[in-house]
Amino acid sequence: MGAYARLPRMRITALAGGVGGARFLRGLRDHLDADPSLAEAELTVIGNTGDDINLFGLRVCPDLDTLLYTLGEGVHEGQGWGRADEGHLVQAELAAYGAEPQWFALGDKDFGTHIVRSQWLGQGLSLSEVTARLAERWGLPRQRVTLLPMSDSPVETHVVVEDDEGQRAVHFQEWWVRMQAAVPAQRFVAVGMDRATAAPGVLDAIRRADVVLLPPSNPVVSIGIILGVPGVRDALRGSSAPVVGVSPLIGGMPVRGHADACLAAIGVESTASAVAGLYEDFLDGWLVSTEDAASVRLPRAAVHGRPLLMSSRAAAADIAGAALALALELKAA
Ligand code: FO1
Repeated sequence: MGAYARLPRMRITALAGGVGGARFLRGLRDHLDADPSLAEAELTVIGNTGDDINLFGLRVCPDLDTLLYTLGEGVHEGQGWGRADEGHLVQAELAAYGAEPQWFALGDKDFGTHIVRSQWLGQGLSLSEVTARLAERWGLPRQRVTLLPMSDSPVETHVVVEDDEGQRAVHFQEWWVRMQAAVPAQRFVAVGMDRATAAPGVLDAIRRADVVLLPPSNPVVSIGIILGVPGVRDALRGSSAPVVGVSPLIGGMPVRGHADACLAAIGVESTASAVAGLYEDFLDGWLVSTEDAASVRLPRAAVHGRPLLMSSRAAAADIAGAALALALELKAA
């Protein structure tokens, strides 16, 4: 064991988006559980809320829900989002009434989350307080995992597109799900970010961390949005903890989702080096896929190549373990 074996209650903080981030963090949890010297570690996850959307009078928080369901062992494994063993009776009734939109699949059990979140928000609870209650049901405190929304004030990523309907902004989810990112995004606008502040505990979680990890989440619309919350980037820059990220690209391509379309929209090439460039003012370590390692040279951050496909839960644990090991190696250096 390295020098860190005596870090009794190591504090790990991670910024995360949806499916890739959630799978990585479940892998991290599995890795910590498997190593007695790390079992006391505490994990704080700062979740992206830019994907949030109002549907049928309900507040839907896709990335927070994906993190809750995945860490809580209730996620639809094949999709990576939504609940396992789902029904769609409610959605069929909504369709029968001609309620819009029908392009965003909401399952019956998933509706339970949106209804109770909307009820609590309507009673005046903050998104942080609501998320803590939801996390309680999913057993996150028992795993020593704390899930914080990046902000308690609403931030929504909208996408400026131009097609036969002319130039307009659509909600991120419409671009991501209905359009499948097939219409080029001219730019992303984080609506509400100008009035947003970091949620309680978010900046502290970065400042007090022994290690900060960036899972292979979308660098533009997940990690990038969290970095836009006032104070977050400065806290990362000022952090004495090593910040280690995991490339979301393998051979220049995203494993799933549309990270390449997002990068193109901001004029960044789809390479592990270019993505690291988005984090270069605070990144200390960068885990890249074996095939990309030879072509990645970073001015400051240490680069480590290994297989990065989270093809199984065990593979995700190995990758998370490698990211943590790189961070602890940098910490000991
Ligand atoms: N993704 C899809 O591709 N199609 C869907 O119909 C869909 C529904 C959905 C419902 C709840 C939820 O929490 C996530 C959902 N997602 C769906 C995934 C979601 O669009 C993405 O996971 C994130 O917002 C992007 O990271």
